[in-house]
Amino acid sequence: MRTDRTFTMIKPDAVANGHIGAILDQIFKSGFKPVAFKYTYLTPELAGKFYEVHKERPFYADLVKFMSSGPIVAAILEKDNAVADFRKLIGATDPSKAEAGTIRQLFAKSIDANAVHGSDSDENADIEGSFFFSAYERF
Ligand code: YYY
Ligand code: MG
Repeated sequence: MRTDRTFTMIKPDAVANGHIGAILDQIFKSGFKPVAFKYTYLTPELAGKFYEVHKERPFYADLVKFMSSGPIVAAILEKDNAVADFRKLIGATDPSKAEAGTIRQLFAKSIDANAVHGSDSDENADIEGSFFFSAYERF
């Protein structure tokens, strides 16, 4: 299992608030290189499938609704130790608890609309990247 890739989404709130450029700038300046990019949409069905691991959680229905409420940017990123370094760059799930200077602290307003997704393991990075991109696109 490779350890140099992660998967991210810039979520509907950050896209709607005009933060794509600033967020990508911070990601690239932190040493992540783009592998694959897509400006796209999740239907409720796709959002439900992407977050299936959370389907028993109380926030699942709202999460699916939010993630399918507008366009997103999906991307595979490359860097040594990608998953852990990216989680550090985005900060805690709840932006009010995220460290100063992290993407969620800077660009997110609430725990449910928290600006960005970051994979939580090398295995999930691979699964999530494959959810959005063909084998050719993530060569
Ligand atoms: O990996 P991360 O995004 O930081 O958090 P998860 O625990 O995987 O939850 C996924 C997603 O669900 C989170 O980014 C926002 C939403 N969520 C929520 O709305 N309310 C919670 N109490 C926990 C998570
Ligand atoms: Mg997660």
